[in-house]
Amino acid sequence: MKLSAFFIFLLIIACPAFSQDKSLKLWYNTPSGKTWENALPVGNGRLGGMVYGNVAEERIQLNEGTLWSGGPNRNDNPAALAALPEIRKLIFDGKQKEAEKLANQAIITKKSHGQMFQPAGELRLHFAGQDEYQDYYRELDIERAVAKTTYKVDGVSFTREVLASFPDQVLVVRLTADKPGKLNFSASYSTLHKQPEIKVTPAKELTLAGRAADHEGVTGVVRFKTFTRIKNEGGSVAANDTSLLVRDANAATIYISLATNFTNYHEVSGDENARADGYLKKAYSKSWDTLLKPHVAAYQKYFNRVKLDLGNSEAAKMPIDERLKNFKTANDPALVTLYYQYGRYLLISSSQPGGQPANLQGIWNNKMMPPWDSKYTININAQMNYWPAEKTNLSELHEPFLRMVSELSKTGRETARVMYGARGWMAHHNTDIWRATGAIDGAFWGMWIAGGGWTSQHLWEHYLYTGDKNFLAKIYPILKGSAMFYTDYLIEHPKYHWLVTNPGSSPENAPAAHEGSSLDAGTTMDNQIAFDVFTSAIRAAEILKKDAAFVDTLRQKRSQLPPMHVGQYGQLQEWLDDVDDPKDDHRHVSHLYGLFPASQISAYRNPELFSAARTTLNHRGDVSTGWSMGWKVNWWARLQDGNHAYKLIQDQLSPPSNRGGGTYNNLFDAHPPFQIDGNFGCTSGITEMLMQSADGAVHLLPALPDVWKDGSITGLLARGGFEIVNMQWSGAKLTKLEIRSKLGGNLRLRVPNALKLAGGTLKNASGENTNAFYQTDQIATPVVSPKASKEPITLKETLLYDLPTQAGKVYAFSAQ
Ligand code: FUC
Repeated sequence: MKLSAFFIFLLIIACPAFSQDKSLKLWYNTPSGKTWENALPVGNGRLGGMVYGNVAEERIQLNEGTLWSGGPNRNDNPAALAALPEIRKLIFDGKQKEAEKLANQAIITKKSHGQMFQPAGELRLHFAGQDEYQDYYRELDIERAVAKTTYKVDGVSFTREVLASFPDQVLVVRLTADKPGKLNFSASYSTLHKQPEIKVTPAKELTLAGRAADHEGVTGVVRFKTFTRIKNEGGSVAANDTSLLVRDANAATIYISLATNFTNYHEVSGDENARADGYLKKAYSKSWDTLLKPHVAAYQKYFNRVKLDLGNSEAAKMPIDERLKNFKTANDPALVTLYYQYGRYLLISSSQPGGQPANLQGIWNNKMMPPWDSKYTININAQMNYWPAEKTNLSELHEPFLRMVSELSKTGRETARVMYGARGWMAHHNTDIWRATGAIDGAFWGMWIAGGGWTSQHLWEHYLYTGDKNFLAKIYPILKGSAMFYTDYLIEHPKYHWLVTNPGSSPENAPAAHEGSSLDAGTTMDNQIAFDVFTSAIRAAEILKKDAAFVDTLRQKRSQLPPMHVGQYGQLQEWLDDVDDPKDDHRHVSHLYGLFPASQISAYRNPELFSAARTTLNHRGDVSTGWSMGWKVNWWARLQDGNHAYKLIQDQLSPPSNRGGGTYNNLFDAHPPFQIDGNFGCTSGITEMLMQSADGAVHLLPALPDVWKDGSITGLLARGGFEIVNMQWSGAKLTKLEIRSKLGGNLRLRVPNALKLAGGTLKNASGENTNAFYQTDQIATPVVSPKASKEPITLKETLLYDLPTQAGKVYAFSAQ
C-alpha cells in the first residue's frame, strides 16, 4: 500500500462517522434533548418510533397505527335532510351566513367530531454515569432505515442502533461498547395513558398494557400491549417490578413488540396480548444481524427504485440543523435531494399494504390529544400524503389509502342517504380510523360535501398509472357510487341554471361578500371535483363496457356543470360570483384543484385558465402553512415556473417561522405544528418539476429551476405505465433517457431539446395522443370577465414526439 493510501485508510477507520457517504443521512452533532421534533422517526407502516438519541436517558417514543381513541361509531346528523331545502334557499338568496347558522344546528354532528390517534408510551433507557460524553454523533440513514447514535464516555465508544423491522414487526435496539463489560443500563416504560399496567413477566419481559381514551361520548375499546425483552451478550439481565437492568454486558439487543386488539373499522375483536407476544417470540430467536439484513432488503425494495442527483456542494458538510438554517442563502442542492428522498422514506415507513393510511402525522405522535386529533382531514391533507405514491414508484403503498376510500364508500352510503336523501356515498371534510363520514367541527369547516368525491379520484389515478383492469373492475362501484351521489345532490341554480352543489363550499375560506361564510352554491372546487367524479366514472364504465344509460346521464349532467370563471382581476374565480379579494392570502387555494392534483387547467388546452391560475397564485403569495407551501410547489411546477417552485422549496426548507410553515430539525414539515402532509406535498412537487404526465404527454423537465441545471433521476413513473428508468440532463438539456413501457401504447414525449432514439427514428407528434391513459376530457369554455386584463403566458419551447411502444421494452434516447 502506498503511504498516501495508507493514511486515507487510517483516516477512514479512525473517523467512521465522516468516512462514508452521508448524502442520504439526517445527521447531527447534538442529541434531541426534550424536543420531540429533534428526534428521528423509524417505522414499518404499523409501528412508529421516535428516537431521541439522548445519552444518559435515551427515549424511544412508541406508536402503533391502530391505537385510536373511541370505537366503531357513526356521527351523521339526520336533522340535515329536513333542513336542506331551507339551507339551499338561503344560499340561493345570498344569505350564506344564515345558511351557515342553520347548517351548524342541523348538519354538523351532535356526536363525535372524530377520534384521536394516540401514542402508546416511551421506552426509556437510563445510563448511569453518562452525563458527560465526547464525540457525540447521531443519524438516520434513510438508505437503510436505521437510526444510530454514537458517543464516548471515559474512553469507551458506545453505539446504539434502532430499526422498525418490516418483516419481523418489532422495533429493535442494538447497543454495543468497544470495550468488554462496559454496557450498564436500565429499561423502563413511561406512558400518558390513564391506569396503565406495567409489569415484568417471569421471562423478564417488561410489559405495558393500556386502553385508548374514551372521547366525545365514544368509549375507548382499543387495548394495546407492548413487550420489551433484552438479550445480553456478556454480563447479566436482572429485573425489578417495573424495569430491566443490564449489568456489565459487552452488547445487548432490545426487542420491542407492540400490538392492539383492532380488527377493522367496524370490529375490535383481536387479542393484543397474543399478537404482541407472537411478534416478540418470533423475533427474539433472531440476532440483530439476522433481523437487520431482511429489514434493509424489505425497505430497499421500495426505496431503491428512485435515485435522484441534483449535485453536491460544500454546504452538505454541515449537520442538518445547520444546513436548514443556511438553506435560503447557501447552494445546497443535496439537501433538496435528501428532503425529497425523506418524503419517500416517510411514506414507506408510515404506509404499508394492509395497514392504516398515513395520518396527519404519518404514524408519529407523542400527544394524547394531538393537533386535529392527528386524524384524516380529507379537504386536502390526507390526499396530499399520497401524491408521491404513484409517481415516485411506491404504487403498492397507496393501498392503505385506497382501502380507506373503499371503507368510506360503505360508511358514507348511510351518510348520503340519511343526511341528503341521496344514493351513492359521500364524506365530509374529515374521517378517522372508524371511517366516520358526518360533518364535524362547525359548518364553516365541516359543511363540505366533496370528501368522498376527491378521495375517490385516487382510485382512478392508481388505475391510470398501473393500467390494472382487475383493480378497475373491483373499484368501479365506488367511482359509480360517488358519481351517483353527485347526480342526486346537484341542483339547478335558479339564476344561472347550471347544476350546482348546494350547500357547497370552498374549504375554510370565505369572501367578505358572504359575510365571512364559507358556504355557497357551485364553488369552483366543487364543480371541478364533480367534473372529475363524472369523468372518471364515465371512462371506467366505458373501459369495462358497463352501464351505458348511466354514462349518458353522467355526460348530460357533466355538461350542465358551471364552467370556470376568470374574474375582474384576471384571477380564477373561487366562487361562482366575482367576489374574490386579490389581497386574500388564505392557505387554502382550493379552486386550483383543477390545476393540481387534477389536470383540467392546461397551458396548451386552455391558456386563459392557465394564466388566471397563475394570477390567483400570485395574489395568494408564497409563505403559508407547511402543507400550503407544499401544494404551491406542485402548482408552480404545473405552471412550468421552476424558479418559483424552487422559491417555495426555499421557504419550506427553513426553520419554522412565526408567519407559518417551515421545517423542524428532523425535517418534519411544520404547519406549524408538525404535519406530515407538507413533506409528502413537497416530494410530489419536486417530482412534478422534473416530470409530469397529466397533460396529454410525458413531459420531461417541465419546471427545472436555474439552480438544477445538471442532474439525474431514475425510476419515476408516468401515467400509462411508463417508467423513466433513467434520465440525465446537463445545462438544462436532456442528455440521456431510458423509458420502459410496461403497458405498450403510444408514448408521447414533450421535451426541452431534440432527441434521437437508439436504433430507430423518432417522429414528431401529430393529432391527439392515441394512448387512452392520456385522454384529456374537454372542459367547458370559461366565462371571462370583460374587466379581466389578459396576462400573456410565455412557455419555454418544447418538442413533441410520438413513439409506438411495446409492453416490456425499454427505449433509449440521447440528445440530437
Ligand atoms: C385543515 C387546514 C389546517 C390544518 C388542518 C389539519 O383544516 O385548514 O391548516 O392543516 O386541516
